[in-house]
Amino acid sequence: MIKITTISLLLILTISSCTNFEKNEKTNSNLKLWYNQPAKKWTEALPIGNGRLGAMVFGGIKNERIQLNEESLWGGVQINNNNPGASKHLAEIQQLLLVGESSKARKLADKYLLGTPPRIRSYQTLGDLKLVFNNEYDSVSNYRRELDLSTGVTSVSYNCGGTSFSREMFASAVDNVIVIHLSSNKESQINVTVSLDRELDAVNKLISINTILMNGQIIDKDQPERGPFGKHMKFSSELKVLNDGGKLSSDNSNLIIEKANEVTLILTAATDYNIDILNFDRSIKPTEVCNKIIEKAVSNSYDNLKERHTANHSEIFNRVVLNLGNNSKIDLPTDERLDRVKNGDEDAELIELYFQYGRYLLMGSSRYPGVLPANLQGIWNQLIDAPWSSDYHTNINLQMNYWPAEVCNLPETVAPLTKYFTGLLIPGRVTAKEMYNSRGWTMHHVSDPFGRTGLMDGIGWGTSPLAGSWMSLTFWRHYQFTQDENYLREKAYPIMKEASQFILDFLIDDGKGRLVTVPSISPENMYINPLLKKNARITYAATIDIQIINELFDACIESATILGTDSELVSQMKKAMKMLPPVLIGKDGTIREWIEDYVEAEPGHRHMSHLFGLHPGTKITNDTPELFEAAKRTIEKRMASGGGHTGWSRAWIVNFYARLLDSEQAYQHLLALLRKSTLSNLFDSHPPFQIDGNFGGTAGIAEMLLQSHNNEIHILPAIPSEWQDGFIKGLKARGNFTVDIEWNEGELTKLKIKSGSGGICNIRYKNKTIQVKTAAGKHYTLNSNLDNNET
Ligand code: FUC
Repeated sequence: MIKITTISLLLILTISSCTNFEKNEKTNSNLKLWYNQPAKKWTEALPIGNGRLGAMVFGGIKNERIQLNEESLWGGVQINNNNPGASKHLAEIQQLLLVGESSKARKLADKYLLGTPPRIRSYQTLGDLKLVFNNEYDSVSNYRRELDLSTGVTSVSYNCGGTSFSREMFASAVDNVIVIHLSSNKESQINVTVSLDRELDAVNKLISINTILMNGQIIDKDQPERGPFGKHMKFSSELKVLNDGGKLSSDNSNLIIEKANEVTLILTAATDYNIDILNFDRSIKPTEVCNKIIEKAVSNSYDNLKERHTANHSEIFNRVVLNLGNNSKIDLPTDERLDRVKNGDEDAELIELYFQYGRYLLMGSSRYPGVLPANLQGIWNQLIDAPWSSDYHTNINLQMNYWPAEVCNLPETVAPLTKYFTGLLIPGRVTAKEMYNSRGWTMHHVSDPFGRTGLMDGIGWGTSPLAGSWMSLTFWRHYQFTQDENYLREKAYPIMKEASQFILDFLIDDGKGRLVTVPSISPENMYINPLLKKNARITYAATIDIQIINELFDACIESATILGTDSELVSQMKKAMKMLPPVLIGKDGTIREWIEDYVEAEPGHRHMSHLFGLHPGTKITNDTPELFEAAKRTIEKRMASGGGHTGWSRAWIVNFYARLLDSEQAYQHLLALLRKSTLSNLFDSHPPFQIDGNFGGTAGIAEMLLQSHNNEIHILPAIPSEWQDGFIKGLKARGNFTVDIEWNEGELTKLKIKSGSGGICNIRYKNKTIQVKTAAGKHYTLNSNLDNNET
């Protein structure tokens, strides 16, 4: 039983005066990934990013490869890929599914629902910046490469022939460029040849004595299943080389620097993509865009560029500080520490680093000056045709990318996602109308920057017309955390409202008085159809759909109330909710994945969509004890059958166990994420590399320390015994509260809450809950008994 007490604001505190909060919060050394050797493979290289430009730095001694990305460099073009036969055949497909004829329905759906064309094109690499150092390399010593998460600077240093060389690189959001600085401790030692290289569709030329310009246009191949071929996205990259001392010359389009004291390279890139029309726009001249950015950047000294970058990066990054104890392993290189963990060791500080790395990666792949959200690889991709096209997958992956955004105090990373989805309403409305004869907007499980919203990748994978509704909840969450009513009115609610209108029109009566979604899948799992004794994916009213609708309608109703609008829509939603099928528990005590108690064809499947209500949804909690228990059994069954084998799937399990308040299981799965699904540069491995697991893992760690989905701020809800002493500063909770927590011997010792917007704050620690009436801008300090003091 939880005891609720409303307490006065000025209780006397008995807290020790010198706590961990005030102590030195560790040096930056635990915010560094570092290695004793250059990267041999791309997944050993270190990422930098400013939300728009990304790079993977290998740190080679003689040959440095810096693989480059620009967020909008995608193959493809805007097209309507809605199957023209959809609305005519929808009713027939629906009726077949309602009577269990999934094979017949599937045949029709393949013909009349699947998008035309059914696949998208890929996010592409921009190419490589290559540095070839023309020194003698007989005796290299003291090599080190590192990435400092708190400054966003990656560096390489080594001694060679009696000289110390160093290289620093960063992607500046303030100046919109990638900067590389080469220096040594002696004069006239830098000898380097610089080139830009792209395997396809680009040419390089020197446009001045020290400037290389790459110009290109993607020529999409003749692959009819992916869309029209031909000359599509235009792009440019400009690189200016500034040498201090020595000689600068050229050879074709390469720049040769000899005997310089220092060299600064400044690079940018641009395409003619226009987010406002979700297409390329020939009025944008990428070369001119690059030119303007470079001319502005070069008016700064290197030190100035670095200072501006570091100040901007650190202001955002340093909002959250995590300390899970000290284990003195920070003197070992990151790959060795990871190997030790893979061999059974535990390393709390590596978990800290992994947590902060997720925050770093989200900043690097989703913020201004970028306009597009973090894709399956964030912003980092070395291929012309990436795994799963490095696309926007919306049946778990894109959602997971943004799980850490709010709680980990990075609300600005949601801006590109909001912008993109605001644009997606336009093609999404066409898909709602043309495929489902519905109002509002919809999409399916995949999209690209051109806003494809038809059904893709096959009926079995792609039949997720509620994917957009799930995505809409990300914007509601942004409001819940920030309490930004203007954002709710202008951005979130329009997306949520039209997603709800789509659902209202899409729902049909199943003949038994229930409103159901048809067609539907439980991504991407198969059930055994009892009528046909065959595996099938499409059906009606998969559990996740019902859970999404309940979550979205509740959010919409609350929003409409806050905004004082749409009373008619609110009553329609209320009425519809009463007619939805309930979420049921199956014979084996698990949550039913489908509306019938079907047998799963693959009981260890990586998706666990029927647990949406537990996480990221908010409806399965301690307050629904039967479903809570069933949720536990659902994961146990998945695990017993080999579940969690992809990085993102494992990360989701960490979040599930945190929500189930099972600290030890959450911790074990976090270890498994590091042991089985983490590469030596700490990228998540699906396999291959896919970034969602990084973001899901970071969110999971936050979820173990703080939860705020159930109308209360739950402190240390799933803290494992392995994290005996520690603190976290700067996490956010719904209601716009900033929370600092400190604990010793596994017990809360001090809690500080800053109220950003005022309002009631229910605070729970273990079985005690108190209610504090807060005022905006005030701080509340509480001790282990939740006794409270306002300052
Ligand atoms: C979903 C997952 C796959 C992969 C792909 C990008 O389809 O089922 O495992 O993550 O997205």
